[in-house]
Amino acid sequence: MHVAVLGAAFSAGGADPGCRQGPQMFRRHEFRRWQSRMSMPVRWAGIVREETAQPLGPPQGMAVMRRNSRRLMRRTRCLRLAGTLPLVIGGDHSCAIGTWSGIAAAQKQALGLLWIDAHLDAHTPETSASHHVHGMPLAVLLGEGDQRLTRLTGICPVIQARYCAVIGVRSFEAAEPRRLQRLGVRFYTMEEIHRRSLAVVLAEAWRRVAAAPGGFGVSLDMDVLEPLLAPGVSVPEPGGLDPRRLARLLRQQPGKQHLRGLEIVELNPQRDPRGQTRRLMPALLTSLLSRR
Ligand SMILES: [Mn+2]
Repeated sequence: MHVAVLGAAFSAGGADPGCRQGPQMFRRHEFRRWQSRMSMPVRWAGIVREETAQPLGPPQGMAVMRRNSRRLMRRTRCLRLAGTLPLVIGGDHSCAIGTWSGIAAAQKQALGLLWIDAHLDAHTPETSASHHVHGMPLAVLLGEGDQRLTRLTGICPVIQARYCAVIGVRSFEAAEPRRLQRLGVRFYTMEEIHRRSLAVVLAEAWRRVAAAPGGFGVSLDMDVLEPLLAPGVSVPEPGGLDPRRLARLLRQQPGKQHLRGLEIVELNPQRDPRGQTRRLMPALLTSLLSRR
């Protein structure tokens, strides 16, 4: 497996422009050492930049998001068609729309997806008070919301709900769980994780997504981690996962030969002056890629 690492310097999907610096900071401070330690070939494939960092409300905002998403979609589609495993470094989580649309387009088939996040990211423009697209990507990938985003390619939905799970959730608004329940997406809150243990819940979620006939991906939002240990994110939520424990458990999960892409997002260097959040990323990525 040849890994192609692509930055998505996106911030217009959120309220904080800081996270558009995430890919460059990862490249400058973490990439080479991580690359040299990997047993598989890993190359830097460049950075996709957004058209404007200004968060714009609808309707212009959606037109800009569509252009940004298409730009990223074309890159992940090409990387996948070339036989590499795309690994996208965000950027705000709106980049997921382009990442997974491109991968699904390359294989002309929908995917399974494990969404590891403190938030459900399942708003549509009708239910979102802020209209921030980084609160909508999971809904878009499941085929709900603005058609300029759900119909980026011929594949809609990009993600099959029955092969989709969200894990680590602790902050959402009522419309989001309602939507995911209606669609049949399984989501695991921190309360359920405390009750049943992360090991049990992660294994269950992983089994679900890895069974997808079209293969699967993982989208890891750094804000799923405990903010005392990983403060460098745009929307921190107290009571998150321990990064080492998460990395250890990710390493153990089976079926990684069916991985079609990876994504790690929302590193905000402006909120990470000592680099402690950024330094957690290589171990998480290594674990996601390592075969048992
Ligand atoms: Mn997110």
